[in-house]
Amino acid sequence: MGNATVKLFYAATSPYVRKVMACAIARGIDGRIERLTSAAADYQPQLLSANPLSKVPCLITDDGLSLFDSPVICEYLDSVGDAQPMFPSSGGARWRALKHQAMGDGMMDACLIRRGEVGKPMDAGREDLHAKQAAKVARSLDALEASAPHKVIDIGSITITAALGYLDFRFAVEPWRPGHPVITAWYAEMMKTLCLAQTAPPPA
Ligand SMILES: N[C@@H](CCC(=O)N[C@@H](CS)C(=O)NCC(=O)O)C(=O)O
Repeated sequence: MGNATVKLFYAATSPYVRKVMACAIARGIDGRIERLTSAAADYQPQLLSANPLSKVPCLITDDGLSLFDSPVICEYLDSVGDAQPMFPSSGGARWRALKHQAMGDGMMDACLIRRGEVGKPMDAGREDLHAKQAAKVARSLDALEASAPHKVIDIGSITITAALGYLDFRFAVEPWRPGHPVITAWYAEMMKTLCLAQTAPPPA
């Protein structure tokens, strides 16, 4: 990407977009990202031709290559500039970070599935779907409580913070903090870092 600008299909409320922006801020390259928002008339056709899955985030590099999804984009950003990478290069730190990225992404996926059901009639099948997705999040919270991620900013801690922030944003009626003092304190600490404070979701 050199010093050129890349384009990012962007949504302020997407926790996956938040991951990308937090990585960019942490690495000091956020100023080189031009955000494309759905306010632009040609946003949707452009997004469809860049990402057949029609999801954000999607990044267009200065070579015109379209990249998705958030793990791929975040890894791409690590290849730009000289700052400390968000993906540790090897050893236990790498596997912990990748695992926490997968866990956080999975928590957000479960939340998004439930969000997609909002407003639909709550029959037995849908109740089961909500319960199964909610249980994935509940078990993940318990696993994090038993073994919290470290407080270093990397792709793992960024993704878990994005997932917890999304719970506050979209599922405030199902508070996650009770029974999870360790992860509550960890989250508060992480939210003091610039890249996560600056990308906090809008008020619920
Ligand atoms: N695994 C993808 C998930 C992206 C995703 O689901 N984005 C949502 C917004 S939060 C989206 O664009 N949904 C539109 C759709 O599924 O059609 C990633 O990590 O980037």
